Amino acid sequence: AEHNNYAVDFIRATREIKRVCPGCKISGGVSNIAFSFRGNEAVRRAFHSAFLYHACNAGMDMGIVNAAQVKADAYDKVDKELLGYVEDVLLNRCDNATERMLEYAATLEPKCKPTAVVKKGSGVAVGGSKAAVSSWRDDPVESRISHALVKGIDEFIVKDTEECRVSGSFAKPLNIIEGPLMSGMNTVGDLFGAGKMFLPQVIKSARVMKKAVAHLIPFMEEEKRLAALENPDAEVASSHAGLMVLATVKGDVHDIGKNIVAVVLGCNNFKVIDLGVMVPYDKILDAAEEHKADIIGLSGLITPSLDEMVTVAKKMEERKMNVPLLIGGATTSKMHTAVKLTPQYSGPVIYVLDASRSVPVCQSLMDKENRDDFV
Ligand code: B12
Repeated sequence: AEHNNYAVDFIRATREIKRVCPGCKISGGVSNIAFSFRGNEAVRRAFHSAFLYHACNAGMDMGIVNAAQVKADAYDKVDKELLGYVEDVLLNRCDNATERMLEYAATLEPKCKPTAVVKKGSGVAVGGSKAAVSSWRDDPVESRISHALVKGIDEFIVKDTEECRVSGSFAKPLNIIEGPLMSGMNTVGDLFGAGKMFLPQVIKSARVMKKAVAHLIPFMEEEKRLAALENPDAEVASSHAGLMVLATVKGDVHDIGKNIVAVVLGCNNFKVIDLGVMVPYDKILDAAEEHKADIIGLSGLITPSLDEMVTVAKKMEERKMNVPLLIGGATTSKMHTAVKLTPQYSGPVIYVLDASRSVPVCQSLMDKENRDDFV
């Protein structure tokens, strides 16, 4: 939501700069504004056209543009219905502008022009028509979950997640997260990577995923409570198994996986200090020292995070730390951990594939007798 006013701010700032310093020349990036609609020509080009129109009227002198398109897509030639949706987003004219834009965008032929909009034959919008809803609702539950994640539909996700939970097919709630939910998110990632989904749609998918995970958390906590009742070991119950400082590294906003790790470890008696996302290395290491962390956990999902993790490992070495470093998140790997991280840090560095595996790994690291064998 903090991005919603960026274009308006740019236009206002341009007008103000021109008023105060009329001799100034102003340039702006144009295509960035529509980057998340790459692949949907009409929408993308209409954004460029509308932005240029408003920004040039405010005084913008130069933009990096496709000159042929500027001429062909002149503002007054752009389809009026499309322009309405685009300007609602661009000028931040209403709260649900993004959702409405996404629904409308999904009805357009991806290759059509903004001046000659062509609707898809079926015209099924994101979220689906009534007929489409009833047909996907008849699919097996795992396909329904994947469909809901891909289309960003949150209406049935709690119901479907609950159906999985009570079905008897999943031994634990975590298996639902690491099974159908993660598999659906991987499909989202593949479609996004292939340019077939746009960033605002992935944000909707992430919301659906978070809703499903939120539904399962109380059941995971209940599991912990029942386990404690079955094994009323006073020492275990009153103290924690170990303390982890956990963070998504600087530059990276992905937090769904990290949050799951925090819940799963929390349910297994670990104390987790979750520093959130985009966390610089000094904040992570200061927190680890302050709380006398037993383990540091780093999450990262984009390629730049791999380098940021190298920095964290280097800084741990500089501080002469010996705390085990756990590495996780979709783009991390055993190979990257072994080749890039291990040489930087003389303490243990361990790659962990998923949240469930983080539990035995952390338990082994806390087990004084077997820790050295494990490392
Ligand atoms: C949802 C999502 C988003 C959401 C994130 C919302 C949120 N609050 O997290 C939004 C839309 C914001 C987003 C943004 C971007 N994303 Co994104 N995103 C995804 C997507 C589809 C799913 C990620 C996810 O939540 N998976 C589900 C969770 C449960 O899985 P997980 O994180 O891997 O976690 C599990 C394990 O890895 C492990 N784990 C995770 N962390 C840790 C930590 C420790 C210590 C341990 C032990 C274990 C562990 O446990 C978890 C549970 O088992 C992925 C695709 C994918 N296949 O992962 C792309 C993906 C990661 N994104 C990608 C990209 C490119 C971006 C953007 C750069 C796009 C853009 N142009 O702006 C931005 C990045 C912004 C930034 N600076 O970070 C690329 C990364 C490619 C790359 N190699 O760099 C991916 C792979 C998609 C793709 N195929 O292109 N994204």
